Parts: sequence; C-alpha cells; structure tokens
Amino acid sequence: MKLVKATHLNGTIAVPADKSISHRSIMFGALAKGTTTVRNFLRGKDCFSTLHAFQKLGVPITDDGETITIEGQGFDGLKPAETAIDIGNSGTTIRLMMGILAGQSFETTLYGDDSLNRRPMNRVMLPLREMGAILSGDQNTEFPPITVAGKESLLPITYTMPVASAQVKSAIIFAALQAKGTSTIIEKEASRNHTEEMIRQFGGNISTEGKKITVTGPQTLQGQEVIVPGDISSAAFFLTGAAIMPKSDVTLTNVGINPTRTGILDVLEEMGADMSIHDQDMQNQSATIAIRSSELTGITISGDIIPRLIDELPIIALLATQANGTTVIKDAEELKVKETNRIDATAEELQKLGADITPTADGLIIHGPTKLHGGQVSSRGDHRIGMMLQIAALLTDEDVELDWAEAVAVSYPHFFDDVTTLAQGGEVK
Ligand code: SPQ
Repeated sequence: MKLVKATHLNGTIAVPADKSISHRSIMFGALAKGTTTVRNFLRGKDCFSTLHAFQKLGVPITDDGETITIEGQGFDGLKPAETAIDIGNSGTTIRLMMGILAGQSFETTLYGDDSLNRRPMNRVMLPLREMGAILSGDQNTEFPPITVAGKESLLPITYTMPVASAQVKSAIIFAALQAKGTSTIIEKEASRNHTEEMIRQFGGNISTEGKKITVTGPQTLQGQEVIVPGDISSAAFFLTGAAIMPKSDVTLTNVGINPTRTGILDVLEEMGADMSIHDQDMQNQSATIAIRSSELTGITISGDIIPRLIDELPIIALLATQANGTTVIKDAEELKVKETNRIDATAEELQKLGADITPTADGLIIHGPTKLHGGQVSSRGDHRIGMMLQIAALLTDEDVELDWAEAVAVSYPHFFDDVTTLAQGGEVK
C-alpha cells in the first residue's frame, strides 16, 4: 500500500478505545454474575478475538453496534468449547485466558496466527502449573497451540515475577481469584494495572503495596457498566506525528491517562515537546492533550519507565530520529517477544528510510535529526510497526510503500483514514 503523504497534521481526534481495557471488560463481564454493558469497546480484531472466545465458552454476548452486553456466568458458569479456540494475533487474550481457564474443570485448546504461535508462554504456564493447573504447549514446547486442563481446586501462590509483564501478572491474578487462599505476586517493575483496577470496579478485592499484590480467592464479581477510555498507545502515533512534523497542531480528546501507561508523555516532555494536558477526568482516567511541533532533544530511556511505555517504543524511536542528539533506549529486551522482534523490526525498517538507528541487546541507539527518504518497508505483520512506518512516511518527500498494511486492524482499523483526515486539517470523531 502507498502510504498517506502530508505536509503537516492539524485538527482534533477522539482517540480510539483502549485495547487492554476492552479485552478485560469482556473477561470480567463474562466472569461476573449479572449483566455487564461495555460502551466505547475497541472494534479491533484483537478485542473481537476475546469476545468470540468467551462466546465459545458459552457466555451470551450481544453487540448492537454501540454497546456490548455480556450476560455474566460467574467463574463457575463457563462451558467447554466445542472446538479449539482461535485467538488470532492477540497475546493479551491467550495469556489472560490461560489464567482464567486454569480454574475450570474442563480442557480447552487455544491457538493463534503464525506470530502468536511463536510467542513464549512459559512465563504464564510455569506459575499456573505451580497452582495446580495442567498446561501443555505444541509438541511439549512452550508455544501455542496451548491446551489448558484446569483444576477447580487451584492452590494459591507466592510468586516473584522474572519479567515485567501485565499479561503474566493478570493471568496469575485470574487464577488466584479462583484459588482457595491468599496469593502474593511481586512484580519485577510496576506494569499496567487495569486488571487490578477492574477487579475493584467489579466489586472484588485486591491490594497493592508498591510492587506487591495480594489477592484472596475465591471471589464473586458483579456485572458493571464499563465505559472504555481512549488508548494512549494509539494516541502515541498522533502525539509523535504532531511533534515532529513542522507546522502541526493536533488536539487529542479522550486520551487514557492511567499513570501506569503515560511514560510516552514523560518522554515527550523531557525531549522538549510543546504539549499541554487539559480537562483531566480522574474518574474516567482520561484527558485532552494538545501538541504542536517543536525542537526536540535526544534523551536516555531506561529502567522503571519501560513498562509504562513498552508498546510506544517503536514510535518513540521514530520521534528520536527527528530529535537533536542521541537517544538511547535500554532495558527493553521484552520488545523481542512482541508480535515481531520490535528491536530488529524498528531498526531495520527505519534504516530502509535512512534513519541512523542501531539495535542493541536490550534496546536501540538513535542519532538525530535525520531527513528520512522514501522506500519499500514492511509492518512484518505487527500493527505498531505498520503505524509507526506510516507516521515516518509523512516526513519523506518520496513515496513509501508498506507491505502487510492490513496488520494495523488488530488495534486500529481506521488508522490510515484518521491520518488522512488530520493531514487535511479535519476532525476525527
Ligand atoms: O496483546 P498483545 O499482542 O501482546 O499486544 C501488545 C500490543 O502492542 O498491543 C504487545 F504486543 O500489548 C500488550 C503489552 O505489550 C498488552 C498488555 C496487556 O493488555 O496486558 C500488556 C503488555 O504486554 P506484557 O507482555 O508486557 O504484559
């Protein structure tokens, strides 16, 4: 696909719904008792993988085009699926479902696309096995298809996490909600806390003290009305586009500002972006962000901020190509096990457009500013790489051709249309 061209980005955009919260709204809705309604659900392929998976487990879920309604069955109301469940491209769906299915008395097989079938699952399987669940990967590996033979009487666990991962944490929490007794999870670094927050929203109990999380099971949750805020990970593409394209001025509304997700805002501020945050609604954890192009300076990004911006690192790398000086990204080895190896994909695809970017064992080193040029690039099947390359293409005089552009649909089906609208100075509602 030939990517959209522009001289600047201008206008207003209502950011699409948060993917992490949309997944969890279906999961908690299915596991609670009573009805849950979800408004502003993200209509991306990944979230539909979660929705269809729970329908296959016997949960009535309807969609009138505006609101998703889930008739919650409780933790003990799921039914065996008739066939193996296709999870598509979604790491969040498969890993969190492993924790949910660990406490069920029936067997379920979960499989995905080629990318998902290469992503590591031992990080979830090992603690769940300690809790008594029986899980196996394809031909005794840790890779999908994964078969989960759950156990109704799961044991609680005390677990120190070897990786900073909200998916691993959430899988253990879902199992712990079904186990008899108190589980303690100690995080390596604090990661996104949507699972913990939604347990409280659905009437359950969980306590957090620094990196220590304590949860006692079994618990019963109650259906709720959920309104999903916008996804800061999707906003990141327009925050970056406006910051690096001369004469740009973009206002983003309904941006999710859960503090475990806002590392990108800290980075933009430290680099010197001309950005202001308005109308903060702490109840819905959302805000309006206005951003204009400005001079940027390279910085070092490492340590405990990494989980707070892990999915934004490819677009932050592009941001760094336009900043003065050197940007160093460290402690981000987790990028290697996303939909693609995002360290290699970001470096190699941006090099094709002339960026001065070098991959390292745990991150990237970028020298800027560099004038990017046209070329032929690929998303490699990774939505975030595809969207980053579209923003890069806005900076080139020549055309950029993107292979595998359709990958963006897992988290942002209307992405290219929204870029076109802002390139024309319009409004995305
Ligand atoms: O769901 P998936 O495919 O793993 O999606 C990604 C993404 O870029 O959208 C990662 F590739 O986001 C993860 C994120 O990296 C979503 C997530 C969550 O909702 O809990 C947590 C992060 O993953 P992890 O492994 O660090 O816990």
